[in-house]
Amino acid sequence: MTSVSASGQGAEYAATASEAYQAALRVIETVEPRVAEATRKELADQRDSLKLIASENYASPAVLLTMGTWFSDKYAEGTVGHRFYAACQNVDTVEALAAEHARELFGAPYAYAQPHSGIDANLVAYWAILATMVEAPGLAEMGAKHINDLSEADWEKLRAKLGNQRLLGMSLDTGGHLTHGFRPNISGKMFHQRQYGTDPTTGFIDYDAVAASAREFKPLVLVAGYSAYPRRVNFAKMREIADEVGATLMVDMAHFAGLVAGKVFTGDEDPVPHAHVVTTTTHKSLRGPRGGLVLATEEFAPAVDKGCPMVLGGPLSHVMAAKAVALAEARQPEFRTYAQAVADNAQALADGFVKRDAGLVTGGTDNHLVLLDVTSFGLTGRQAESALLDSGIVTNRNAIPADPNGAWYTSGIRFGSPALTTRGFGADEFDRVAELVVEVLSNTQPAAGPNGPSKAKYTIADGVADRVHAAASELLEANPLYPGLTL
Ligand code: DSN
Repeated sequence: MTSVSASGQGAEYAATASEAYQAALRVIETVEPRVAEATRKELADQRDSLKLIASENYASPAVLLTMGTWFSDKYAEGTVGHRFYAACQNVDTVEALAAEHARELFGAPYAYAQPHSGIDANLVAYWAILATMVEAPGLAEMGAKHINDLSEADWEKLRAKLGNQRLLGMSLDTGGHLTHGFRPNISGKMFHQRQYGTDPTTGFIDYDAVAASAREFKPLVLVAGYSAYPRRVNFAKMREIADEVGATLMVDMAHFAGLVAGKVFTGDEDPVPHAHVVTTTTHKSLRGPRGGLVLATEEFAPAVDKGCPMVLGGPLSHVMAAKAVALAEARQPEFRTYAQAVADNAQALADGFVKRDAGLVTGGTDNHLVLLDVTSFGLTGRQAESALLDSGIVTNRNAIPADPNGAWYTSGIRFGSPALTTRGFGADEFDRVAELVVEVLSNTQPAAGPNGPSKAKYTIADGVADRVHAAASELLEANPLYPGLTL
């Protein structure tokens, strides 16, 4: 297929980026050569492995270079035009640009570019929902205009109200995220939580079951979104459920933001028109710098805008600048081609597994990720992940619904198509990837540890890891990472 790589922008772009990186590494070498060496090695390692981690990607040189500037040195707590520090005029420019690109790209009334990560974005969103939905009557009762006007005694009363709120989110083992109310996470501690799962037979979300749980539990927040659910979500239905019980719908689209941006998910599958608040990271399928973003309706915007200082410290201005660059890239028509290829390639990978009789959670995919049940190979996720890594295939182990091996050893391997699609892989290459994965796993056996059966130890039949690594290298050389970038 035609390369849709972020780095496939022509020879001049690549030559200029090469000069920039070579010069930067020479500068770093003068101070700590081991860091320069590790940086070169990281590129070499990424170039020579099949990166299938569903939450990773390769940002463009323009995005990466934007992060290495003096914006890193600037404090800018506050919001655009309203900072607690002087001389923030240039930070204002880049933050406003990032927010403008995000609003235009996603069709959102309001965007907040400051969160440093997805967890930060979710905490900002939770705070904004609590402050908007609980603060108003609380403040009126207390005779205050703004949350900052509250006395310590009033805070005590408000804490009692805030601390008695309910959140309904997707469980970790069925594909939700830690921050969606998982009990050991702060979201499961600050809220009374209940989790919804998937249908045990199909693996799909059962909207009637979510609605029944919401009617009984009456949450303040209904969280939709996932990090390991290989299917699309009907956000219109989720909003109906939220409306019926008076809940706020928050969607965490960190994993699939690129598919929303690239208009693969539209209508009921686009969370932005349906949710009150949408959070995301910017570095996964969206292919930007490592960071977070919050989109909101006008109603929630004022509270989200107080993310710093209520929840966040000083914004990472260099990363906000890079978000602006990445979001500008995502507004180009080529990004839609990329996003469609991400979905098509995940489909090809899933088909490649199914035709080789490997068990998939839900039997397939219609987004960017595939969840392989490795119990069909007699392995734990930990054993499978390690054997694949030995063979040049980088994945991550992941729990499957009702996982008998728990969240550490797991019984699944999660695969994602965003990174290799950026390198230019198409359906044929993803089918070959499925073949290589199956070759490794069907030649891997669990091994005993010193005290009996082990969930971590394994052996691979002689020669398989080297043979697969060589085959992977062939695919990688045909689809180079950052073509033309000489380092
Ligand atoms: N670490 C991210 C992922 O891999 O999905 C979620 O936090």
